Amino acid sequence: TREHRFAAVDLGASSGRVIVGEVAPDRLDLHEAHRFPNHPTRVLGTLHWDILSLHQGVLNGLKAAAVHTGATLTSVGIDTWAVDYGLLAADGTLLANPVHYRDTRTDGAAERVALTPRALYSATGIQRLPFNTLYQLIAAQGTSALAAAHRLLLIPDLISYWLTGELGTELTNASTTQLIDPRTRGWATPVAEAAGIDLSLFPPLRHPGDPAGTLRQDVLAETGLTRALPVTAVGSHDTASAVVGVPATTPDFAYIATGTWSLAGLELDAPVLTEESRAANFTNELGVDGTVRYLRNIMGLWMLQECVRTWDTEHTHTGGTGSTGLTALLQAAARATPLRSVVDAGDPAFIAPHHMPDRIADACRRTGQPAPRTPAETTRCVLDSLALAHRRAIEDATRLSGRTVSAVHIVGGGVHNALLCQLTADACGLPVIAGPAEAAALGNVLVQARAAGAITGGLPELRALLHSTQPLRQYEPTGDHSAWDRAAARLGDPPVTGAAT
Ligand code: LFR
Repeated sequence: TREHRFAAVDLGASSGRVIVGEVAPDRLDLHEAHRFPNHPTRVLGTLHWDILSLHQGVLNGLKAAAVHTGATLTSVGIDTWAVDYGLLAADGTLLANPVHYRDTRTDGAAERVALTPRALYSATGIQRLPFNTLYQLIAAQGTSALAAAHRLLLIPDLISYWLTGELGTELTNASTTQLIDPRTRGWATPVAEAAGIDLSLFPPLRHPGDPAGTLRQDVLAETGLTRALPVTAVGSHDTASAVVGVPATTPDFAYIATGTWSLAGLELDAPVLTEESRAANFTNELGVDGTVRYLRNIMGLWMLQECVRTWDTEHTHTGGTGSTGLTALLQAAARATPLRSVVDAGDPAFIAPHHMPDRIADACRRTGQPAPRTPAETTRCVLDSLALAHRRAIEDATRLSGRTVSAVHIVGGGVHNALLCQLTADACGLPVIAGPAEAAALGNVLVQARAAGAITGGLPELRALLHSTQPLRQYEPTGDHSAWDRAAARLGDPPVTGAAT
């Protein structure tokens, strides 16, 4: 047949999934083989990923994919969130359970780097976020696990190792360590030296599309896959795969990859390493096919997820945790007063879990705005704040890169949130094209499909296939645009909290 089938393993902060993509030059169908929850676990005060349970979810998903396809898969690709890692002993044993990037062990670590923020930015182009791998490694200095470590594997590389026995460091995700030079796309050795980090912990770099081994015998036995199936390196940072999955038809587009985070920005062919860019806290993560993902991290739907979790434990929000409860909440938010109060959704103060409704209310009071009183008002505040942060990120990205934008693509889970999509169109004053929701899995599948020769072309051709096969919805800007300017002014535009001075 002309069709090839690929399994995309896509692990996110709240769930993991294994998705089968069926690809031909004019066809692209997705089938969700398996979805499983991701429950981070606090142990002795430290927040960890439950990595073995996630790995079991991957195995169960590959098994479901084998059943779905009659074991006719061509390859497997893996993408996950960024920055986190596992440490291996010389014999390959995992030395410690990976720590969650939302753990507070990195508090103050950025101040311990023997380089000025300016020097660090011009060498790496990475925005200052407390959880960058660089800061995690500084925080881990002196621990017995790091002292004993022979290898460090980023999460997708760790899963890939467990599936194949092969070691590698995929480049797009490696760029989020803050130890890669975006000009050379190789290691930033002077940064590692200044921070006392041993770069030989990282196995050799590999690039999206590179072969990454074949499934081990024990994995074949457990999953019912029958032949030595290749694993292909993809944009293993989920955001890199999601940007491949943007169905743009013109070069002048902005994207917002939504989910737990909103990652808003532009695709560039060279990094922007200026002082203005650093002050605006923009990052230059590396993308597929030599691109740069020039974007800002915005808190995203995490703020709402955490609010709902709090209300559920307090029984405040009687709608329940299910999708009907969420639908009712969003309908009530749509009726709430627009732009009554907004918060800075780029503020790292919202990274840690717990007490989200109170933290939002406090932030409103601090900026002289009414604190939201009900779940509907709080939800409206979060969505208005996200839309405003989307607009600021896109405005800043165009200004700092000298590019123009004619449309905004929203991909990822936020595509299902029609209110967020409409508010983003209104705030940006630009059409929003929403979809696909599974952009990361699609980008993962497309890079595998190209490596296997099932399709050809560069990112524009891959995106044209998405555009012609995936359901998309367009939102036109409505309302009084100046209301957004006034709301932005209440936050004291333009300082972005978290940007180092
Ligand atoms: C999104 C994401 C972001 C990254 C954050 C932490 O899932 O990968 O791009 O900044 O998670 O890893």
